Amino acid sequence: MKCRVCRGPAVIDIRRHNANFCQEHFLRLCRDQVTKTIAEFDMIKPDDRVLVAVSGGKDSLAVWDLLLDLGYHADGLYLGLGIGDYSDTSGDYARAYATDRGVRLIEVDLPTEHGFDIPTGARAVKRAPCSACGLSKRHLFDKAAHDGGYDVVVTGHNLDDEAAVLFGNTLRWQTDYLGRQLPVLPARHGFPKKVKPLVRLGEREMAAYCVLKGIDYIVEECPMAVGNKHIGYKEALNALEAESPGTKHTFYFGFLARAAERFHEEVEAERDALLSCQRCGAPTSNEVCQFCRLSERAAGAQPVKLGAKRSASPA
Ligand code: Q46
Ligand code: ZN
Ligand code: ZN
Repeated sequence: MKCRVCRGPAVIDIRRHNANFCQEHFLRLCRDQVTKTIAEFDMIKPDDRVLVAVSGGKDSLAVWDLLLDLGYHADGLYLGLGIGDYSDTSGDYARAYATDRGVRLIEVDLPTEHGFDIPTGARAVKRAPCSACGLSKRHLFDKAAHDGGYDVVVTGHNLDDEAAVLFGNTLRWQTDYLGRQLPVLPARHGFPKKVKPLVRLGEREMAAYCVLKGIDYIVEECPMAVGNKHIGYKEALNALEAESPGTKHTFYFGFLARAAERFHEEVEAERDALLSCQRCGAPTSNEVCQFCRLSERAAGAQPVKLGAKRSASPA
């Protein structure tokens, strides 16, 4: 196996590019793909203050590392979600990376600062854990970006993630979600700009990137993800990709080029109807935002022990 660029010994093959790369040229490929994505979708300006949502997993640590290497002013944001040992360990990886590189990591702890954890909150509102978690993360990212005066929030969603979410939204024709499934969401109505610079890179490449750069990350999946439909969509797409390399890329980038715009109107109408939450001031379509309703319902609820049977069905 030889590197496509220098013909030296390769460390990774990327079937959708029909090519192999040595360490140096693979790392360069990752940087080039991120640079291209940032330019193509006008994601980040050179002087922007960037806040990277860091979970301690490979994707978020890799995107933070790539942005720092590319010279961006990027701080990290770690949210403690109170998901047992998983949260403790993932926080340790995020902190270790920040200390190692000498960069700033902002931490927000949901149980300490808002009085509930994800398993308890999800049960209190009878939602699937990932649904309660997703809305909490969005709320806390937005708030941290607003409070810290950041220009843009970065997440580590990669091509596998985006293709799987698109697959799920298409199977159910969730047109409102399809209208929002873009690599860039502009700032407006009190929401910060949000971008996904890893959409040209796959999960396997991000794991290889971390290994080759010596970045330690949490390998275990979140325990609440068990039975999650998202995992099933990823497996289905992996089977298609194995038969026809490039399928995920064509599916996702074909959607962006030829279909995404058709769903914009619905999202615009929804955004124009936004109010300010009466409790916290966040933009919301109801008088009280979903996060404040979740906090209120979770307050005083019996804490859920992980491993015990949950009443809400998985997402
Ligand atoms: S952290 Fe939260 Fe994920 Fe865990 S509860 Fe679901 S959404 S799986 S990325
Ligand atoms: Zn090479
Ligand atoms: Zn609120």
